[in-house]
Amino acid sequence: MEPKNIFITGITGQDGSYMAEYCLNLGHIVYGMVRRTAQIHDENYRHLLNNPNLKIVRGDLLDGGSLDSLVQKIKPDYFINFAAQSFVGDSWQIPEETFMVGAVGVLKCLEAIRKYHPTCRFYNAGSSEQFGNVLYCPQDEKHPFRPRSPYGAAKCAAHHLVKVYRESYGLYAVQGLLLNHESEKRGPEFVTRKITQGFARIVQAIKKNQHFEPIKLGNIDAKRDWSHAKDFVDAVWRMLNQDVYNTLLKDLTGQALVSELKEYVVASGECHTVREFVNVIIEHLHHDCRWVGKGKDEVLILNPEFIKRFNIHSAELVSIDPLFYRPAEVDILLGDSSAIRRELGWFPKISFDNLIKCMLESDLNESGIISISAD
Ligand code: F7E
Repeated sequence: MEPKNIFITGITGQDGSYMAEYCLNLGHIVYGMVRRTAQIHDENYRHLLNNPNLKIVRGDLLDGGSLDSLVQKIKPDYFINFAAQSFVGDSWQIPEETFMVGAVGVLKCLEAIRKYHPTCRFYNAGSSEQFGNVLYCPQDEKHPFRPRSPYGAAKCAAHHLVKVYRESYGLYAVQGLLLNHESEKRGPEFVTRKITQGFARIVQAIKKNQHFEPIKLGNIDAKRDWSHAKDFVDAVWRMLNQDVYNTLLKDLTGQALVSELKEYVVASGECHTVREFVNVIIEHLHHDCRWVGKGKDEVLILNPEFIKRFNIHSAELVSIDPLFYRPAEVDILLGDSSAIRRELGWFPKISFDNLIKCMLESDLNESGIISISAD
């Protein structure tokens, strides 16, 4: 395949940086858009900066003029939008910003493409948060949108806009429905990284015979379908190349049939509670502990023998803080990704257990701990 110009927004984040790496590995030229901020946040893509095919450009999703000129200048073959205020929990505190970036920002991308480069293929990051208050499990592409947060509502609005632009202007524009996807690059505010970083801190304190504070969580009964983000960028690429993976989507001239494009659910098809996520970590660490209490009084505590044996100075590993409860919770998300597996040949390679292992090992290494057992 000839090198393509790929424009990625949100390259500072988890998905944007994995997507950039994926496209660079395919030999393409990546233009990663960054917003002006007081501090440079290049941790997630710093290792790619010596690749001459990576070009960092300045722009902002809420500045339509900046998108217009970037699209005019770069003439991207693909425009992949990962920029968003993606933390659901904060979307009640900053609903306007969440909606502006998540919905109006998408409109600005679509307008730039429509006006200046309509042959560009567009992907917008969609979310299982669009399903919200779910009617059935697992959720497939037909599940109605019933969002429960300003974040979910913004993603639904964006979804409709993408469809309207596809149908009105014949743009190759799609928005996938991605279930939770995590990694070593996940932000510390998301529950998975909060837990793996928290345990790395606790293990370090135990090793140094120091007192430690428990990890404070909200609703540990929430169920999520977690995968590794690396697997998901491959699904995004397949959605952007549906005519390559599914030849039935080509017209007689070999062009993609825009009217036949599909938007797929991407998921592992397995769901676990937050409590189960913690339990897997405990198994890896061989910590002897148990859950006691109920509701907001539930705690995960180390057993007295273990405390004595390792001369540990605190007992509580996890406690509940209602501060982390959400005004409206999505109790369960579980995706049915059989369509993308069948039609585009996608499947995930990293299991739930391996995802947790990768995240935990990376956080333990960052705290200078090599071994994952307590002794
Ligand atoms: O919460 C519960 C929380 O913030 C997961 C984003 O990528 O996936 C992500 O959204 C669950 C929720 O992710 C804490 O109430 C308990 O039920 O890690 P999270 P999320 O809200 O599912 C979707 C698909 C996206 O599109 C989003 O952009 O865990 N939970 N205790 C907690 N959550 C957090 N953050 N912190 C806690 O202490």
